[in-house]
Amino acid sequence: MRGAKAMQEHRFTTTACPYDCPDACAMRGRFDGGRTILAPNPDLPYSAFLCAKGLRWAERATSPHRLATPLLRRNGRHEAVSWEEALATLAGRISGAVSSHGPRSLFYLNGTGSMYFSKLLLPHLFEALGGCTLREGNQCSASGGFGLAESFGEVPVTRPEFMAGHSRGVLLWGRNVLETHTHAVPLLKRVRERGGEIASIEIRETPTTRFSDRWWRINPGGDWALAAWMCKRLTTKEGWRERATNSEAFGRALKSLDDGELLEAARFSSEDASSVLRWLEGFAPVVHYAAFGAQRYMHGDAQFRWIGALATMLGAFDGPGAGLAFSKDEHSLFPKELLPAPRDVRRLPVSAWQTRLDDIDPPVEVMIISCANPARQSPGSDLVVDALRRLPFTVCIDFIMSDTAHECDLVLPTTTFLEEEGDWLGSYWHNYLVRTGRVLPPRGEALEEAEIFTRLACELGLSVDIMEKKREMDRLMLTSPLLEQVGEGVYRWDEPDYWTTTERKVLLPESAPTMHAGKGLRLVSVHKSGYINGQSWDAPDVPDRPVISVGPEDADSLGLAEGDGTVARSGRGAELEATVRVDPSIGAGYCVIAQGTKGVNTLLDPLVAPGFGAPYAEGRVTLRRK
Ligand SMILES: Nc1nc2c(c(=O)[nH]1)N[C@H]1C(S)=C(S)[C@@H](COP(=O)(O)OP(=O)(O)OC[C@H]3O[C@@H](n4cnc5c(=O)[nH]c(N)nc54)[C@H](O)[C@@H]3O)O[C@H]1N2
Ligand SMILES: Nc1nc2c(c(=O)[nH]1)N[C@H]1C(S)=C(S)[C@@H](COP(=O)(O)OP(=O)(O)OC[C@H]3O[C@@H](n4cnc5c(=O)[nH]c(N)nc54)[C@H](O)[C@@H]3O)O[C@H]1N2
Ligand SMILES: [Mo]
Repeated sequence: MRGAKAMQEHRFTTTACPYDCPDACAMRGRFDGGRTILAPNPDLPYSAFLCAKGLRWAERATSPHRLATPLLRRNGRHEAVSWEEALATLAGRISGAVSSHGPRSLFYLNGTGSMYFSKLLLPHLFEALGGCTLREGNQCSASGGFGLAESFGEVPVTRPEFMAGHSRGVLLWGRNVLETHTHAVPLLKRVRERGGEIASIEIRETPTTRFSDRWWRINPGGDWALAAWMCKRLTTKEGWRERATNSEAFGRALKSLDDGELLEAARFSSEDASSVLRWLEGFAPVVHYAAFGAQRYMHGDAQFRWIGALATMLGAFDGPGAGLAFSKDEHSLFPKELLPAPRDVRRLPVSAWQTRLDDIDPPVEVMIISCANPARQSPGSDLVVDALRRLPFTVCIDFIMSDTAHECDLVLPTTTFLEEEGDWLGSYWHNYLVRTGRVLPPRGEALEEAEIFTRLACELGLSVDIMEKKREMDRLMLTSPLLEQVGEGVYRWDEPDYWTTTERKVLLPESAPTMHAGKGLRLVSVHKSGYINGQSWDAPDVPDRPVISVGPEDADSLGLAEGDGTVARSGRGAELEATVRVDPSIGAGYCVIAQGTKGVNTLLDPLVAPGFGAPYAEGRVTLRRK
């Protein structure tokens, strides 16, 4: 019995969830010829359980929705073609574009559909071609990361075990841990077991505010102002001046800020603001845990610079357990010598490239999209569709028919991570890495992306072998002196914690940002527990018609009631039908919708925030009854 069990266990392969999720879980996978079985992999201590959306990879891998062959648009319809024809057609388009307009006429747009290391190798094709056009910024963390780097010189790293082992308080500035970062919950419980508390500052009630010991409601985008109000009360505190390069200028900036205006921007009473400050001092040392949602504003950089200033004044450098946690580079151990460096590069902003194509020289002739679904996930997604229809030749690589694939001239079917061998995954939260193996054979004619790019290079007569580079990456990772193996395919690195290792000084913010006003309600879009980003096609409980939650005051004044149909209309005139939910926890002037389903991002404008971030929460809509 024990022997049979051991043999069965043995057939499990170490793999890891590729989603753009901080938890970056290690998994164990097995394929019995028909069914895929995925199980948790506690060799990575935070992966002792798997979430529903991670477990769904088992069905996704063998789903009938998988793309099985390349598809080429002919006379307006996608037709199945052979790989030979698909790659010959694409190579012909690429050669033509490069010889007429140079390599910058090739636009390579990548997203975060999979966070596996080998994806970073794909642009070697463009290095070999002499260059390309790439995105500037990212849709996710760019503005907050930019603000933090302005203040701290880099995006600070906070090791989860330091928080779990030393913090007495964790203040979640919107971070919706219970939906978007569930593997951090056991660590928060450890803070609580030591007598600590978890608190949230949110724009609405969420599973995370319900889990928190305390929560306060803030006006969307108002966090910087609440932080500044508290900073004003901490100026006589000892220690922070030595940490700042500009304590005098910062002090002057604080003096110039009006308390009443700060509280108005945050929509906080002075009693509530004081109670946040008392909580922070009572539960020191505190880690400030910032949400992606809190930086999706035109002043997303300032949001985090002011939270960072507050953390600094409250002693973020004074020992483990204090600090500020956001996100970090999950690829920081990727072997630098293997990073492609195309020579002639032009960049277009990730959130507005679709509006910049008309007057650029050289024009974009061929667009290649990998791991991204901009026709759903970009702000101004309707303008992405228009742009894709206008571009001379567009290619999408995916394993399902995404909204973006639908719009492209050529669709190339790729494998999922479960069908691939010898790749690596890091995390933007913890300090473990996973080396992943193959769990099941490739489906249909799907090819892994490194293979697609290698064959394409060959078709173009270039001698660049991206599969070989992937094997080289694997060898370098396996021999990295920074990694300690803790289980089969699971590695830990002793990552430096910014707050306990650096003597670097902080550049505190010296001005108040402008908060943008406008007509109608601010539309805040939020991530949901059931699916990640735009990958909602196989999620249960996604309503056919999206739900827009409004506060009771706005519901009243607009004559809207729970369950009503409504039409949301943007300033650009884009419209989306939705069902009204009246949420008593939502304040006046904004409404909330789930991100990641078709049509939501047609309501948003292609704006560019500092650091080339995408300020999704700057969208405004008017709601009328349907
Ligand atoms: N309104 C609104 N919009 C948002 C957000 C928001 O809060 N509000 N959030 C933004 C954020 S934070 C992010 S990170 C972005 C994410 O947006 P995207 O970067 O577009 O990421 P996904 O939607 O997760 O995945 C994109 C595609 O990658 C495919 N894919 C998965 N694995 C692979 C693979 O190995 N190879 C290839 N070629 N394709 C693969 C998936 O099937 C999917 O179709 O969305 C942003 N969009
Ligand atoms: N299940 C699941 N997990 C995910 C994802 C997913 O789609 N599904 N996406 C992954 C990705 S790519 C990302 S980037 C992260 C996102 O992780 P989070 O940042 O946790 O998620 P969001 O929903 O973007 O934003 C969090 C909260 O911020 C609040 N909020 C909005 N504006 C403000 C503000 O101005 N101030 C404050 N204090 N709060 C505000 C929103 O109400 C929301 O509840 O999650 C990752 N994990
Ligand atoms: Mo993200």
